[in-house]
Amino acid sequence: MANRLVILTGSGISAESGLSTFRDPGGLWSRVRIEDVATPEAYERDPERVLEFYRQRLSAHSDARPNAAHRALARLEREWPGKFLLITQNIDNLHELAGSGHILHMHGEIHASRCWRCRHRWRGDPHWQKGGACARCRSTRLRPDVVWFGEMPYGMEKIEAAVSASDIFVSCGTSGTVYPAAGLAGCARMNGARCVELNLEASDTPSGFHEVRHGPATEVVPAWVDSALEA
Ligand code: BJW
Repeated sequence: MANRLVILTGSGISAESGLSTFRDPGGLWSRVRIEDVATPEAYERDPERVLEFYRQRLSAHSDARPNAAHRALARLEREWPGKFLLITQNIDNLHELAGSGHILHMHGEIHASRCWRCRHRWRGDPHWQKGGACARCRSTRLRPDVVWFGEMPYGMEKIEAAVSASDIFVSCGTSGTVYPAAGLAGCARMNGARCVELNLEASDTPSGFHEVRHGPATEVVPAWVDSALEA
């Protein structure tokens, strides 16, 4: 029985909750330059600029609520008869608020903090925003616990193992342009998984999908979840 399911989500799944995507017209990368806010070098050069970008994002996130797509994936996890892993590139907590539990934030979480000096990471109040000191080394140079360009995404060993063992791999709301996330569908396909894309439009994901459903996440994700649970 095909029962090991891996879902990969990107910013498109949170778009209808009011959060910006990155590369769509009007998206975050049309307003700020990646080199100014999303690299370790940017933080080294001008930490206040980077922190201000993430403070504004945090404020947008605090008003956001999970939508029908997040809720459908939480239901899928509850009712799926086999192994389930949700990998998200998103730094928001909307999957958790919808009830998802088996979730891996490969690009980190905006509510978590990381010490610039010793790399200690912790959840809870976003100390990077409020100021404070690292509990391990007492440094006050704190940053949001997010993965910038040139940094290693989190959980790669677990992700690669789950993706290569998956029977079904579903990519939702991602443009398929940022690696290593963009390579996961190819890895799943090469290892025999059935690959599905649920996205507003055709993505740039380099490997082909066996099934594609294009439309807003709040429509295509719940409809696909219904069909997967009925099969
Ligand atoms: C809807 C919708 C609706 C809209 N309903 N859908 C040259 C070649 C290959 C690789 C590289 C290269 N040069 C450098 C690299 C590596 C680099 C990279 O990939 N660069 C590319 C740009 C070329 N990657 C890295 O540096 C990564 N680290 C790394 O590679 O380490 C080495 C390593 C080695 C070996 C193994 C493993 C690792 C780190 C990447 C970190 C990315 N960080 C960001 C910021 C995170 C923090 C933050 O949020 O601020 O992550 S960038 C940004 O892009 C963010 C996202 O998670 C990520 C993906 O974006 P996403 O989610 O796909 O958004 P969009 O806007 O692109 O797409 C939205 C989609 O939704 C669209 O398709 C819409 O149509 C759709 N949509 N509304 C359904 N209502």
